[in-house]
Amino acid sequence: MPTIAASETTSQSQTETKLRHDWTNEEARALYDAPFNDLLFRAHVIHRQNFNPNHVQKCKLLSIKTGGCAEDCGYCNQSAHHNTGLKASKLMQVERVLQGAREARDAGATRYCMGAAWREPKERDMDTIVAMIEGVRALGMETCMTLGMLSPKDVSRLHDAGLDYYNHNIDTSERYYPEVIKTRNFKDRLETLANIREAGINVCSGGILGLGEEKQDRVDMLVTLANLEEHPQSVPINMLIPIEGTPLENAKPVDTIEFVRAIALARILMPLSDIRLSAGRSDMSDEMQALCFFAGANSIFVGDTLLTADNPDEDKDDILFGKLGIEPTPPNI
Ligand code: SAM
Ligand code: DTB
Ligand code: SF4
Repeated sequence: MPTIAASETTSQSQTETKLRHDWTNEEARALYDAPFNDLLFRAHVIHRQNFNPNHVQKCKLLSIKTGGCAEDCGYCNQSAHHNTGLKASKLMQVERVLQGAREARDAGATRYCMGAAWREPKERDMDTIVAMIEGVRALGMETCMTLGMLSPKDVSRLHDAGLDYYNHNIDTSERYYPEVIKTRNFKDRLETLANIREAGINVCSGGILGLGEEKQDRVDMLVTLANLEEHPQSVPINMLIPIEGTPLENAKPVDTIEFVRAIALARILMPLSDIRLSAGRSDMSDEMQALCFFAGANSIFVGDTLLTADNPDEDKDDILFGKLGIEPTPPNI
């Protein structure tokens, strides 16, 4: 096992964080494969240099348009290509979204993430989307949308509405992508990410572990994100929630230690980004989540539902925060 030199880990607390965009897949893999304690120590030092290690951001998700999606993502409950039994619904009304945002804010969430099961938004829906963004911002929350692919024109409307973040995951490595999704390709994803960045909207982009990928695919996915022109400001790392009726319903669960390694690598490669411990927390022990927070995760989704799938109850998370001495990150706007 390649070790990380002691001098490299101990000298970090004295050096300033340097942002790199030239990671090689080999050096990132060497970090991922390093002895666990070396990897975690290095990631934690970087985390402490840049964040309060006892703060974790609370984000709330809402599915504003559920199911019936034209894309065939092999993991997703909402694809029209799979028989998952999910009931599809139309785009929600603005007032219902704002009601949800108010409740989330009162329960301590600072970012409201609105997701739609679309390949891309339609022109006719844009006025409603803009009203949602303006309404949620007026409540004093950060706004995030995830609506599928965006043209430069869509992006500029979202920017003018004041959208803070756009979530668009690359999900896995370029090599493994066609094994999971056939209705679009990896380059489509990168193109939308470039459109978002060029418009000046903060990028939220990450992926999923447990799709049957190799270790190297996880590493390569993180290297792709770190080598973008700018690091995504938020990096959600999801653990697959296996959904009955999808091609990945029987995927082999990802090893816990491997998952923590990926979080640590994300923290090292993208020192200033929020690393979000995202889907799959209902199947994670307190100890696993604690290790993820130590390794550099500083954000979670709260509330008992993600978009369609289960998430731990707010009470359960509050108890975990209490045990670990973690406080919610204060609002940023
Ligand atoms: N339709 C939009 C898109 O795909 O960009 C936005 C919504 S989509 C549900 C957002 C992300 O949720 C996906 O990119 C994927 O990373 C994650 N996701 C979806 N289903 C999941 C599952 N069963 N387990 C874990 N993560 C999942
Ligand atoms: C992200 O990376 N994870 C969130 C958010 N971005 C949109 C979605 C998780 C979805 C989990 C499956 C579901 O709820 O259907
Ligand atoms: Fe559609 Fe997004 Fe689900 Fe893919 S992940 S099927 S694009 S909702």
